Amino acid sequence: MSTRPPVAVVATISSDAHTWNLVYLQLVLEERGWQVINLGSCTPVDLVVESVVGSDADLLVVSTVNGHGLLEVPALLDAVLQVPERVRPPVVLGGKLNTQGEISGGEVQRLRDMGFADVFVRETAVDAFCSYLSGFSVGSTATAA
Ligand code: B12
Repeated sequence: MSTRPPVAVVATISSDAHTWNLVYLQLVLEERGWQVINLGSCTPVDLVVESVVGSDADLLVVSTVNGHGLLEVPALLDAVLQVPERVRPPVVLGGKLNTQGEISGGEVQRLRDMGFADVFVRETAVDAFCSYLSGFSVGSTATAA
């Protein structure tokens, strides 16, 4: 029986031209044994949905740093939530989500309530994401603790 490594799709919102955040996350995931499909900057929503379904992804990682995240991630999440649950991976979000760079705890909770499995912000984001990956089991819906 062959087993494949877990697959993550790394994407951003369609307005976001920053790339090194995506490369950084790709390396974090690959170091932990994940296979990564990095969709690059200014990711169209349709491409995110197609990639998630077409790759049978285990996790969708959304990163955005240009300050438009809070405005644009709801539409991206809505599109992903149209994917049938049995083939839909958990979606996590992180980065600099508004123009101030930091969002409040209340806004983080609102994003979780919207359907993000977890939201990683501020200077602890990468450590918290690594802990999330350590606790991740493929096929689970891995929601926030
Ligand atoms: C390089 C850069 C650019 C380049 C990008 C080139 C490229 N190919 O990537 C260019 C010149 C194109 C650019 C443009 C703009 N930029 Co710019 N850019 C930067 C800069 C200087 C560095 C970004 C970078 O590469 N960092 C390295 C990566 C590895 O770090 P990172 O992106 O911060 O990601 C880290 C964390 O945020 C976190 N993280 C990010 N996402 C996620 C997701 C998850 C799940 C997790 C766990 C963690 C995580 O992990 C990473 C490692 O620690 C930053 C300022 C800075 N010093 O950070 C501004 C910055 C991101 N830019 C900014 C802005 C405003 C813009 C513009 C709107 C400017 C303008 N008026 O035109 C445009 C937007 C263009 C667009 N359409 O998106 C702001 C964003 C404001 C905010 N959100 O607080 C910043 C913060 C500058 C500032 N202080 O104002 N930019």
